[in-house]
Amino acid sequence: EKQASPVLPAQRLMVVANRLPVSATRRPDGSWQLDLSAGGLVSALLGVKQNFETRWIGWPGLYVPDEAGRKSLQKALADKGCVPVFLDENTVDQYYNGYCNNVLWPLFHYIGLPTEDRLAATRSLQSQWAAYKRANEQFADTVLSQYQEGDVVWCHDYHLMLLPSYLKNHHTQMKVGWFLHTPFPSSEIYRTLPLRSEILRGVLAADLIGFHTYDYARHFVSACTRILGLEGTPDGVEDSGSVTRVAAFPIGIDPDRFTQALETDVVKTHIAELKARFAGRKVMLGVDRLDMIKGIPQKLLAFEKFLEENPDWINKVLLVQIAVPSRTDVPEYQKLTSLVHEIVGRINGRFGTLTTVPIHHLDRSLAFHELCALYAITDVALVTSLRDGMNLVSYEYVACQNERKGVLILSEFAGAAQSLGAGAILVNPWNVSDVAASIEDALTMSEAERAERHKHNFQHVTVHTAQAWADTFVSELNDTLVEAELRTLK
Ligand code: ADQ
Repeated sequence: EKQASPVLPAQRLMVVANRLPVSATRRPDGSWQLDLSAGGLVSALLGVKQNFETRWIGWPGLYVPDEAGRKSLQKALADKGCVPVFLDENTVDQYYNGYCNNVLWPLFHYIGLPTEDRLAATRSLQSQWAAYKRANEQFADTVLSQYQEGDVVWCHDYHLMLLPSYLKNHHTQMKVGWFLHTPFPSSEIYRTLPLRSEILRGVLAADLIGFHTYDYARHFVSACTRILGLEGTPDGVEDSGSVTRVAAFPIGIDPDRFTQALETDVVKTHIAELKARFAGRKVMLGVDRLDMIKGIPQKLLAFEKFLEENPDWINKVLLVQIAVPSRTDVPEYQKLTSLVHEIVGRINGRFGTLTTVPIHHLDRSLAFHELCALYAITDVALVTSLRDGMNLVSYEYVACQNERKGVLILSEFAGAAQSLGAGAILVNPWNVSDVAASIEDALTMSEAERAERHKHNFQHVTVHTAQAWADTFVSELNDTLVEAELRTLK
């Protein structure tokens, strides 16, 4: 009789990030509505080639004050492979808004806060740091409550820099990886962080540490050598004879999701509407979270300069700027919203007519089909980040431009400049005249040159996908021998 081949149980992968990939809303009857966000990380992990069963651990993004509510949400999330970490309101304020978004985020993006804000952050440092530790401990407790021997744990981003050490304190044999989605700054910037050593030690406990670019990895190794006095090696950082591997793993997108969407009726209808609406004019596009790192005011000033210097283009070109509000509790973000509105108002007042304005500014998120249609019909994309870990908008634009072969103007301070640099026009976003000149070059570029540049970028985006990124990271982490395994080999 033929024997069925044994089916090996899937190895478990725990993905730990500040936010879960679902958003939860409570219905009036107390039950939960869960919407899975089709974010980059979700589709990236679908592409991991090995046989993994993925479990997500993170904050569900809302406070659930009652025990019964927490229990029912936990149960609903379990069906989606998600395990919630319930943080209280004070912890979220001090850890997420405070330490993560007002201290680490600006520092990692080389953004100097105004003196008074910096001093305020210094004064609240102790309570924010206590909350950061508390939150990281809560994440660790949740991971530990789920952990089974053989599981692989992948921690994400600047919110969870102490987590690798908390996990390893409990299980030295646990395979722990950590990936940073933002830049890691020059060690000369990083060393101004008051609790710099604790944070480095927290991350160094991991078995594999990943960054988007080789530069960020190098900055991290320099911080470890200069601040902690450790040895940098070609593979990473050496501490008391053992090496923690540090490497670059550039992220990508799921290009098929975009190219397939362009074939759907809903996107095609939208494309036709937008084309009719903007007929006779060139259209430039900006899509950003409303964040100081994205350089939105600088982009607007560059467009103003372009119109000033090229009056023939007035009424012949428009900029569609989509700016999704984010972190609206942080005062710096509220100030940025007002500033952007003020500049848009001024430029539209200056160059608009009774029937048209040069900037169409939207303060909201777009549905996926709307976003795809905009990516497809625009002639130029303007990505002017002052710093950006990678910038996926530039990748998404390229994925949607096979027909039009639009031009990508890209900041040299985005990680994407290292991958799409040969096809894009690279700019220094602080130099408004430089960006204005690039806008002119992009609008007047020959079709042959556009096609050539697009070909280069499209090739990159379709090969270096999110799936390949996740697969490479997880495989490498899985192949890393943890200290306990190394000891048995000796
Ligand atoms: P973000 O700073 O959020 O990510 P980015 O990489 O550009 O920046 O990703 C933004 C995502 O949000 C894109 O997928 C885009 O489509 C979507 N989006 C933006 N505006 C939108 C809108 N109005 N409506 C709908 N969707 C919108 C962080 C780092 C980046 C790094 C990523 C991934 O700051 O540098 O590339 O993580 O590691």
